[in-house]
Amino acid sequence: MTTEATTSTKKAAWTALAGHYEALRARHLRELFAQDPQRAEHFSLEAAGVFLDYSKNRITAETRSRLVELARACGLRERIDAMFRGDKINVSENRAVLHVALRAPVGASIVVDGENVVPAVHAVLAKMEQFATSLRDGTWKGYTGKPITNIVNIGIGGSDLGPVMAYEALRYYSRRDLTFRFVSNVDATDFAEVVSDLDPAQTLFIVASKTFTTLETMTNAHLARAWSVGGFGGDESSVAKHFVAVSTNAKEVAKFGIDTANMFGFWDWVGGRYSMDSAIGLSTMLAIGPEHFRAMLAGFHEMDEHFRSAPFEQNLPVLMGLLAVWYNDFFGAQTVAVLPYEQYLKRFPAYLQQLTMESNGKHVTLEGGPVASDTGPIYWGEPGTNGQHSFYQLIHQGTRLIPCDFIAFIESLNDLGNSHDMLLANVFAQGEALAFGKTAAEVKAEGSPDWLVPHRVFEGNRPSNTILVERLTPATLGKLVALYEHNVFTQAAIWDIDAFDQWGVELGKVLAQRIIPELDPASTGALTHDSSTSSLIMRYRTGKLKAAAAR
Ligand code: G6Q
Repeated sequence: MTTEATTSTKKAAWTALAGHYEALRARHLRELFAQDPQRAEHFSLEAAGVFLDYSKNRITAETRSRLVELARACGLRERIDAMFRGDKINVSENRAVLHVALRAPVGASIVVDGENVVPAVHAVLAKMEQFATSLRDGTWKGYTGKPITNIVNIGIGGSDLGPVMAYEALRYYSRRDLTFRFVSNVDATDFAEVVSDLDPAQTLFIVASKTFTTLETMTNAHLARAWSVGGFGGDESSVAKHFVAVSTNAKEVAKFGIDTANMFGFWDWVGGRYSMDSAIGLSTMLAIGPEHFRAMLAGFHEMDEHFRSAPFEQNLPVLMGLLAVWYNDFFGAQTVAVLPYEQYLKRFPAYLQQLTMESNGKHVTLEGGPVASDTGPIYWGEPGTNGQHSFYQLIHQGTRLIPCDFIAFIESLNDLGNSHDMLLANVFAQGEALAFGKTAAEVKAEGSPDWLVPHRVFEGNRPSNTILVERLTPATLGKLVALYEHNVFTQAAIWDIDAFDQWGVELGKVLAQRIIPELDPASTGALTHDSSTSSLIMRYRTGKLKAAAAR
């Protein structure tokens, strides 16, 4: 509950930061580095094996203290404790938020509605491990007795992005004789292309859906069942060997025809976008094996413990969250670019888009009032160095301020030639160029004609974080994901918003359901939409008739 006292402390901390921003905004990183030869040391931190250099941010020690002061005034400490305690901090859905319980060690106790949930988490993990082992060693066979070699995960949003990202990120550790594919879009092309070269006798579908009612997933699951059963001459009893489910909804799973013995459960206190380490990660476990999956969970847990216990000034997710607020609300930056210099993390920015924007794209506070400042920045990105040859131009010389998170690893998993040195040279060079730029005098000294000088000037003073980790492992991935989860949590605490609901995706879903029957050319009911929507529907109906007549 926000009391009058906390409101005024918050206001005071915010006002102090606004004043501090005015004093600091014109200062250049060149100057800040020149003033403090130990700046890199003073603004970097290592925890849980993750090193963060945040010295190339437009901050001073005073900024850091004032931001931490804001975090305190916003009750971040109490909010962290409430999450880890299992309080129902997802207020608009009246739910606890306990992805941290998914990676809690066996002996831990986290109580929701009077029940310690940790044993149930480990029971599901054990069931997943048993299944993963039997599939990986060939004991689990398809309906005709052949081993399963293809695994297709059907899910969308939180039931897709985590599994896809984790599979790509940990491909190095995956079984190369197994094929993993992912279907998410309700566009049938997605399904058709994924199964086009697969043999039903060797293909297992994981239907991953928390609710087991999601339009896209259920549509694709039905396509998959028809395709699979079709491969066995229509024999429905094949479903038991070729379909498993990950869900909280046993009733719907059974209705679909999947034996609930082959269902892996989770709970309403796991949000979709926070679920890659729950049973939603079954495809990940099948790919990398139970041991690596456990290592990933341990990595998550290490970062959880750091977030829960480290003082804010030395807390990686807290500092990153506060920096995001600093740029979003004081500098007016609208986006954050996440730029992994690691090919295996190619889907990491896409994964983060859901985590960050579905969580913090909110316009009302926990109590339902309008927010006092801008919330959720737009997260985006692509792996380096590819991005350097495309959109980095705008980051370097455009008119917008785009804080960047660079992510790199000291060791390459594919150490060929001197590629890794070149990769790392580029990530270091980008941070340097963004921060320090190139002055007109420097450009001139290089012999540029006067007319060309302005084009070649880099003003610099463009902020970045550099995250440097030893090696991409399952544990590292867990740490990185947890780092961003808690970074998002920190931002939400400052803005006093519910980072765990997603009402914003509802309206479109409801309207689509209403439109589906209206697309039938034979439908006769009057269209009562706005003129634009109605005429688009009419045009589609007519087009469909024409296309059918031409066939
Ligand atoms: C995530 C969201 C959303 C959800 C999908 C899939 O936090 O809730 O992306 O994961 O809509 O939902 P189901 O798992 O219920 O199919």
